[in-house]
Amino acid sequence: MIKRRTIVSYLISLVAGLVISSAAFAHGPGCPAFAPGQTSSNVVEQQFPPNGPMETAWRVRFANATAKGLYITGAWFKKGPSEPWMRVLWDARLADIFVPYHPGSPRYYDLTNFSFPLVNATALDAGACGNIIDGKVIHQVSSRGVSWKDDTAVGIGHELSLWATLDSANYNYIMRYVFQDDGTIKLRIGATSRNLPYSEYTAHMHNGLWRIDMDLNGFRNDSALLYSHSEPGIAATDSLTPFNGGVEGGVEIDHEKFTEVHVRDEVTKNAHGRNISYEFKPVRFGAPRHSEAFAQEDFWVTRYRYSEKTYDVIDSYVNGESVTNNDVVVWHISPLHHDPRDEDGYFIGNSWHGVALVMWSGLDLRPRNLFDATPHFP
Ligand SMILES: [Cu+2]
Repeated sequence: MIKRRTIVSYLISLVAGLVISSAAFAHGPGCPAFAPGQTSSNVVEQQFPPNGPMETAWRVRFANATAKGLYITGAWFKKGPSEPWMRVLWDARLADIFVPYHPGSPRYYDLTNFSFPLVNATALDAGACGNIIDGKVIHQVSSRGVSWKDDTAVGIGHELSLWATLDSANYNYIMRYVFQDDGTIKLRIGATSRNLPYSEYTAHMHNGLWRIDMDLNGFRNDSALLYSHSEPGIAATDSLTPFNGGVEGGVEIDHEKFTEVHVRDEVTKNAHGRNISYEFKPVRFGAPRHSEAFAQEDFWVTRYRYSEKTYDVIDSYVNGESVTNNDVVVWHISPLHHDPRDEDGYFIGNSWHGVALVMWSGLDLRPRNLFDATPHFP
């Protein structure tokens, strides 16, 4: 779908959102309430708090497919009961999963080199409060615990999550998308299941290769910015500058600089006159500097092009186009370093017994100046 069909696709999503699917809504006592009547096979809508008058809400459109897994094809946020739905995501997904083994080979691209299906979801996956959509996707609404404290006053946050599991031969990848009541989006990949047969003790990496097409209040007028912290002496400063001088390119994360990419809408402002934006915050334990060109940077930003969807040729997309006041796409590599341990399993004779416990990486997309004040604060 190309972007000039935005209005058409939006109307389709509205219609789809009215298709009620109530068959799978067996819901245990004490569970947060699903927003009624707004769930179909490819759209979920959720108000927050789930029980009580609506303060914020998410509408999320998604899809699943062999060789692609679970992915988001649209997300809209409502930051107040009388506020309009505002588009946040056009599309967000794992463009690929890159798995190089320490000896140098194999080097798998688990989405583009294979045709791995999703695993059928089970009642245990869904739990007492979950819902299974399309046989593959788990839809849950749950407490996320304390969202703020002020002495004896406390706010309890909630989140909507969608997840599914890719059956990547011996391995399983959990693809999880979380939409919090405060506008935060969490993108996660979880790696688990059986280590590579005949190489059970060989260390390797699982890299989530994310492509995030954020269209903040629509696809026009978005700028990518580089956020950086500096502390040369006793005084520290923070800076926000045009990403790569305002044109396409890549950047390495420097943990001493708290490197982030921000996407800011240059037109839409909050009540204080500040432009709305989102911070792209990495969630990882190290830097994956594999030999491939795409792995030399942690974030890439390109101008949106319909044909540009393949992570491992991303350097070929970088050709000087503006990422200021434009339609931008943020790409991010989130690594998992897997050095096998006995907790992954062991041999009984010639057969492996056990699985690697799930490991997570990804990134958070957090609003900045989207609200006018603390969300969900009385
Ligand atoms: Cu592994």
